Amino acid sequence: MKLFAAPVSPFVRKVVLAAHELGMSDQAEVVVGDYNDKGSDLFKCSPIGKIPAMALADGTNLCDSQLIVAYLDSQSDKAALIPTGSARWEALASEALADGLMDAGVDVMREVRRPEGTISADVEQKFRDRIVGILDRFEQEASAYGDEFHIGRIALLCSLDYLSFRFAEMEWQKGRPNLVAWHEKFAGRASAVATHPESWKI
Ligand SMILES: N[C@@H](CCC(=O)N[C@@H](CS)C(=O)NCC(=O)O)C(=O)O
Repeated sequence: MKLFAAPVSPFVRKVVLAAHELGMSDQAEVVVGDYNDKGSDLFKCSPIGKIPAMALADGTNLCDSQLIVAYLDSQSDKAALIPTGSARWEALASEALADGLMDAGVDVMREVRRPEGTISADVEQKFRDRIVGILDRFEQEASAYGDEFHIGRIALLCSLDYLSFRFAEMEWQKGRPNLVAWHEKFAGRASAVATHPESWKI
């Protein structure tokens, strides 16, 4: 299988970190996905043109991080990252919320990178406010988090590290002791260290 990726993308990191947890990190060929070139191999795999995307050997194309993680999870004989039973919906809800954090961060980056004079302060602020709202929700919930490291927690870790990497000045840690404590507990995990935005290279 081939994974279309790019360094720093929090969605890509979620997939790669999940592959590490599942003992499958050496099973995918990781290549750079060029989302600015409609003629690139990425677009042959996924006309959405976003990374991550994964091309399977049987010709199936998977074009979203949630879908790719679900596929990897189904292929591994290790402990599942997507729980079954009642824990399932909390895990998936947490993943969706963390993906919202990633999306909002990517949206801010897209806005501030627009040509001078076309950047909208209102649009930028809207996405920055969204980041704050999602962080506050996680802060409320984090004190109840246990030791499990399912897909909801993996996505949360990737989204927080992405914020630290891109928006250090935002200081997501400020006023959020539960989230800081939770992050400290998992940031040193082998899969997290191996895929950290400052260390992972493709
Ligand atoms: N919902 C998608 C989001 C992926 C996404 O937004 N990827 C960004 C990079 S972090 C991207 O490919 N952007 C290129 C573009 O929008 O042209 C997923 O979970 O995989």
